[in-house]
Amino acid sequence: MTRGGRGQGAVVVLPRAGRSFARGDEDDEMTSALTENPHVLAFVAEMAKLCQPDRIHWCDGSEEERRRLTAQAVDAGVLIPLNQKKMPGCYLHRSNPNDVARVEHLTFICTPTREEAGSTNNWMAPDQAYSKLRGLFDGSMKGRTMYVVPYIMGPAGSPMAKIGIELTDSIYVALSMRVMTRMGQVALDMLGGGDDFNRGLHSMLDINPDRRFICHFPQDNAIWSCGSNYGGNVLLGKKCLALRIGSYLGKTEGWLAEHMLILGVESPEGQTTYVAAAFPSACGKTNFAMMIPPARFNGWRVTTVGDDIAWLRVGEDGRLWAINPESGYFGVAPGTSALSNPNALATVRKDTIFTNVAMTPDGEVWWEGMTEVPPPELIDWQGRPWTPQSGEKAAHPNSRFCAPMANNPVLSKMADDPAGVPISAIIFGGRRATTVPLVLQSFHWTHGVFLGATMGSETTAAATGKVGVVRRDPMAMLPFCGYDMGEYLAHWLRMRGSISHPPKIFLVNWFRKSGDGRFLWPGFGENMRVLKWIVDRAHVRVGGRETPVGWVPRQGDLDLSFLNVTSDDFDAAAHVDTAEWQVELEALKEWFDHIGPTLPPALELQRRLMLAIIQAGVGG
Ligand code: GTP
Ligand code: SPV
Ligand code: MN
Repeated sequence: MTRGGRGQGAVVVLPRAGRSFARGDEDDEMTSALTENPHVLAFVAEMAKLCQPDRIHWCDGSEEERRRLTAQAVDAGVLIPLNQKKMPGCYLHRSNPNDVARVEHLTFICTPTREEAGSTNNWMAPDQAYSKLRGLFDGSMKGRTMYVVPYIMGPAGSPMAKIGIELTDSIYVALSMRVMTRMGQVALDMLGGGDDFNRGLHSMLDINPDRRFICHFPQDNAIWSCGSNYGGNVLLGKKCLALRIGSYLGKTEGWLAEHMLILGVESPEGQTTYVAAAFPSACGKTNFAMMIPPARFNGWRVTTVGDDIAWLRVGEDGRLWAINPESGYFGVAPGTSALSNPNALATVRKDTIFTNVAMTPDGEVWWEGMTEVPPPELIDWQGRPWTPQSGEKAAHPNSRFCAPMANNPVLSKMADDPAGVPISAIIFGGRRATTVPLVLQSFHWTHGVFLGATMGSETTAAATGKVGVVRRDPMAMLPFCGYDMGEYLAHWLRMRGSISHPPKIFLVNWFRKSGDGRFLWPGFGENMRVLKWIVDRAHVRVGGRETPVGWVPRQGDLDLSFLNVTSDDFDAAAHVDTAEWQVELEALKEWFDHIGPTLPPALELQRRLMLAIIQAGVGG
């Protein structure tokens, strides 16, 4: 038996000395110098027996291990070194062109009954899913290494944190999980001898959409994913555990797992207000979380706690407290520029794994929107020579960077705090060309939940399928809720009962368009103007005007000085058009019917109340 010691990097574990690692060998023993936890060892042994890897590598999370695995990934062509002088520790990965985004139609919630998964999820019976996938995993790692990836979602030692172990045959996944989570020995140490960990199994198979399934077993705290090697499909701590399984755990344990960024807003007086915001995939969370306020906001600062996921629970003080379960950013590359998000550009200058971006002849990266004028020649995301005349995009629209949060120049000093941060405001926001104004504050918690539940957004490249179609995306959780949507909304309403100091709830829209298709609002850093109103409203120190659909800023409540927007455009962006809202509220009937009988009656009553108020001609 080969055993490595602690601090010596990774440990390669072979079957018991003198034994062949053969199929059907009933008492093969998987051991590790990293843990003696019998539950972990049994899980690894059972899955190794199924998948039959040639080797098992237990990830310890050390720097030495990162160097070694990176060198192996480079040798295997999985990672391409970028310019190490200009971008130390940075690598490029090109995924299979059939595997460039999450696949919602191949993502399943496998609960005992279809009703538990609800009308908005794909459902498969657990027995059927296990047996179908067992067939696919059978021998799938022959000739490959199985990486045992222990990880923590959340700061080590946080009462909010959860532990997972992902078994994967992808070195890209192992290296990416090291960035995105607290990975390795630290997780096994926190687990100790316990059995409370998420059991994740992933195999790339032959990266074939016909053999691609992302299956969640909430009751078993298990995830089986195969046939993909892309982001949210395979980094099992992220969308699979932190959101789908997490939301289910949140319902049973009384907390919330949400697709939300978390940021801190520091005023010139030194007061920090924490805000959580849910926007659908590729709708601005990373940008908002790292925003640099415009010059006008001298002394104001935004710091990042998280850019994608928040776990929220009620503290002893009756406030809602949030942690970011991740430790890295898997962010959208296109559109990231020195103008739109300089902090993101600074974050990805070192120790970053890029996926499906373009490469310059000098070994640097490029994507659409990075510079106004594209470089004269590039290697595109599929490895082909590219020029501006090529007529195709150089980077894939869903190309991504995977960077440690520690690189972020505006990382909040609370990002690692086991207790998290107290949330004063929750923002919901979608990508809507019409109807939804720049900002709206809810009248009360139930109305806020209604605004979140009815959020619409145009689809983006973050998932396969048609882009630009408006679909309902409640709390930006449509693809990520691990149980019935009506029950989820009921859980949100119920949470209010245990929060004595609830955050105020807002709706925003950075994406409203003019008749001729221009964005009416400049967005990005200028969103600070809206954020300041939100923070001031949360502290009850600025005015607003009541409309039939919520509170909006009065003239003068938003600081618009030195803003390069015509007053006509601003009015069009901020305006509540009751005729448009009437159409919206009527159309929502269909959405509520689709959710089905578990929709909380309070939300349908809220819809009818708003409609009745508009029809009565109140306000406007
Ligand atoms: P996921 O990682 O998929 O969850 O996405 P995200 O919500 O973090 O979105 P991100 O911040 O990466 O932004 C996605 C796209 O929206 C990028 O192309 C941005 O340039 C664009 N975007 C972000 N903020 C704004 C904004 O305020 N206005 C406009 N017009 N576009 C924006
Ligand atoms: C999203 O799609 O919301 C993402 C990227 O954050 S992925 O990790 O692929 O889900
Ligand atoms: Mn996301």
